[in-house]
Amino acid sequence: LVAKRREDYRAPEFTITDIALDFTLDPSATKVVSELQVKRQDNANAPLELDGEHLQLLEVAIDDLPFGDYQQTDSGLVLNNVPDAFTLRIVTQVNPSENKALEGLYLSNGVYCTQCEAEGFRRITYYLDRPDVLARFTVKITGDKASLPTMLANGNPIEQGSNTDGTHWILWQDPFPKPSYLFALVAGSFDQLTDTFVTQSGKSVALELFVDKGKRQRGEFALEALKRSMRWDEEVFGLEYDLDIYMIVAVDFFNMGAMENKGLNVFNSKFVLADQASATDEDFFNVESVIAHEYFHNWTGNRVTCRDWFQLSLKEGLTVFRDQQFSSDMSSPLSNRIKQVRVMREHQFAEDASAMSHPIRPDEVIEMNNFYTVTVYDKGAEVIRMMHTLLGAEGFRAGMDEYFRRHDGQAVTCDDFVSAMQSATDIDLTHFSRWYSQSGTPRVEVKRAYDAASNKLTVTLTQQNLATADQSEKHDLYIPLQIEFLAADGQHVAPDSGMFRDNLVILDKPVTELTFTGKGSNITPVALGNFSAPVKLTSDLTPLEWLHTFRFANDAFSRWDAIQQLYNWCIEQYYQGSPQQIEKVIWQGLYEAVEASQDNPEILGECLVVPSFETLCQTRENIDVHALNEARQTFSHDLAEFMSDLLLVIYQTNQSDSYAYEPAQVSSRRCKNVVLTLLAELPLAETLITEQFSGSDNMSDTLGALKAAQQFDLVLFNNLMNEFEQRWRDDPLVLDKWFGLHATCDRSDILAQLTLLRQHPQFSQQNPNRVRAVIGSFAFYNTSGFHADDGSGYRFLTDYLLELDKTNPQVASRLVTPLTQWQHFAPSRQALMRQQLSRLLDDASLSKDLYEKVSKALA
Ligand code: HT7
Ligand code: ZN
Repeated sequence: LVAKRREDYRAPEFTITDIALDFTLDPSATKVVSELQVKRQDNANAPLELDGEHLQLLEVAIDDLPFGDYQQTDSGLVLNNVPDAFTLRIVTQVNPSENKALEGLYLSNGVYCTQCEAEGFRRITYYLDRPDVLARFTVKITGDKASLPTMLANGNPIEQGSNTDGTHWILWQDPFPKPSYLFALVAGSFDQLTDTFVTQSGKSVALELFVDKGKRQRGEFALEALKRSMRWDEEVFGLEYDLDIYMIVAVDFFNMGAMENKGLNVFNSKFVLADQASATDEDFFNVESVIAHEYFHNWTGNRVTCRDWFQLSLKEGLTVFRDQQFSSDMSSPLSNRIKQVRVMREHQFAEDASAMSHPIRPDEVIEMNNFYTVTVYDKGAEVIRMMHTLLGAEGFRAGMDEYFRRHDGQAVTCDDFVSAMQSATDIDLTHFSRWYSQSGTPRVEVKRAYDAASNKLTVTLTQQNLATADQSEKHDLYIPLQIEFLAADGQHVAPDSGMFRDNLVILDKPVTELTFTGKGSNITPVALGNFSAPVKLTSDLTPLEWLHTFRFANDAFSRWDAIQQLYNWCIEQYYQGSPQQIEKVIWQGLYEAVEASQDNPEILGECLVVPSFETLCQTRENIDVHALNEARQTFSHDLAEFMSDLLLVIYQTNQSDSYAYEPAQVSSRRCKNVVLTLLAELPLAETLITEQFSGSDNMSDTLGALKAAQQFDLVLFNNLMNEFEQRWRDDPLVLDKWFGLHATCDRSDILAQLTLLRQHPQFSQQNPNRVRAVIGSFAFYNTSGFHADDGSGYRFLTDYLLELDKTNPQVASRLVTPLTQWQHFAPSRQALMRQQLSRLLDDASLSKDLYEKVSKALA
């Protein structure tokens, strides 16, 4: 298997200006007639090489004459001696019901659905399946009228009719030229929600949302979220919707979250369906942000798309940043920022430290599906955010306007984006743009030295970029570091010079120094405000200075982070076997910090979350998994015990009356449930848990009680879980929460439990949501079970992946991630993990997807 390299990009030899597709839907033999207008782009005599996989070829004709001068290869069709401009007709047949990989055209639960990004269109017909070939699509669909009353494709419906054989047909036309990855077709029987949106310029857009029969009411929130997204993009970026109709379809079988196909988004039903009874606050949040994300792609992705897949972050990093800004405007900026940082610290830092480390714009790819990563998406968004910081909101907007002015209707690169940003603002981004090519998480160290003779304090900020699995040579980056300085009395002080802007210093070389003359030695630097750069920070702050930071820093994120750093330090004392190092004054300081925040459930709720095991791993090497896990657990217990009276008060004061999904209630509910999880360390929690479970009128509180019960005691947990199962047994989407809780339970017979879950009537290996709920939850979040000392957790996952890879390699490849991240652990554990990776690699029929990740992890 050979990797494709970014530097090998060549413009296409041919382009396709128009494509007319004609589908005759049949579960096992769908016929696809494709008529392409093909044009040679250069003068050479090159053959036309079309991509195609898993296709049965029935016919080829050029300009209406049968054509035979072609070869079929493993990866496509090569047509020799073709004219410079011609009509190419290709007829293929595919088998949607046998398509369990859920790429291309598939049939699940009676719904025909397509997924073409990144390279799925080639499983529908032979084509130039690359994002820099943009064509106008016309799509005719013929299908059974009774079972497929709804038949959708991109753009506008322009004609429809019925046939005498019980079928009907519809013709769709998309006026905007687009790459094949944005093509979509859906056919099935749905409940429909409709609405209209009037754009800034007065155009009326029909909004249509299609959901499973009987789930209409659960789609209402998504439709409202769509309207909020449309308004926000007009207000903040001046971007209006461009077609007459915007459709969203929710399907149950889907490999990822959602897909931004032009005018016809396809969504995993998990990110559409939400109501008070069945969805948590987090679910509501996710629905709104994914709806927004896909909508925002209409400009950042569809109107301006990627030249090649190495540029994926061009659309994904930018669109994630846009959806983050939107969510922040819709709810609470602080908890949003904390949520984003948790993803970075738990998952992206882990990826950077693993064999899969890659820059946000990768250089080498074997299977593109493997690069829809937290690095490309979330670190990509952090890179855009840094530009936003450097340029300011107005400069950033000017850069975006320039980007669309230059590139609307084009397929472009990340360099094109940076160049537009730069020329709109005259800020030199040359050094900054290294963030696109360099992988790894930079370390920034903050150190102080005081010279009494001159009464001068020097704060030294050092950046260090260590080699990663994919890159041995590193350069200094251009790091915007938000920073503030506190004197002993909590007042702010400023350095003698050297700031880029108030509270912002640029680290563009290995060492940057800031000095304070005549201000004494007692100054606390508060660095990385608002997580201004995706770096790992270390500093010489003492535990008491973290508490000082919490009390006096202006930046709310820094205040939260100070408590997290302090927790990390405390857990380290337990891990080292000397918790007595944590003096009474520190426990007391934590108590006071919590006490002082009682009227702010938002910050309180966030501050009472102890760093996850995964986060703790990112700042440690040679980890003894069980000792660290236990250290975390014991610290949580002692913390809960030390402030139990206070926690009880907080729990009681954060009870809201009737449920509403609105920011103040969400913060208060979260605070209450975080407190309940902490209290679950103590015997007194039993009544609270059972009462909350039985009195709950919403899924957030129900799930909060179940999570606390899981922590509290197995008997209680099992009782409540049984009740929950009875209530939701016919609703697999809700039951996924139940599957997830069982799979993350800390119990010695966990593998037997997983086997039972796999036999549950609602479990299906063919449904990615179920697989993620059971197997994914176990592998990613069941620390004790997955990392069992005898290696049985690793073996279980491997056995499962060997099976799953045969039907759905894309999902299998995502689930292997925890096994590939062995780098932080002690050598004996690394050996156990690598042993299972070797078993995977020994499988001769391993997919490209798994091969790429496993072979790198073993290199
Ligand atoms: N652009 C989409 C990425 C995607 C995808 C979605 C569903 C199934 C398979 C997929 N492969 C790639 C999703 C997004 O970022 O909006
Ligand atoms: Zn996206």
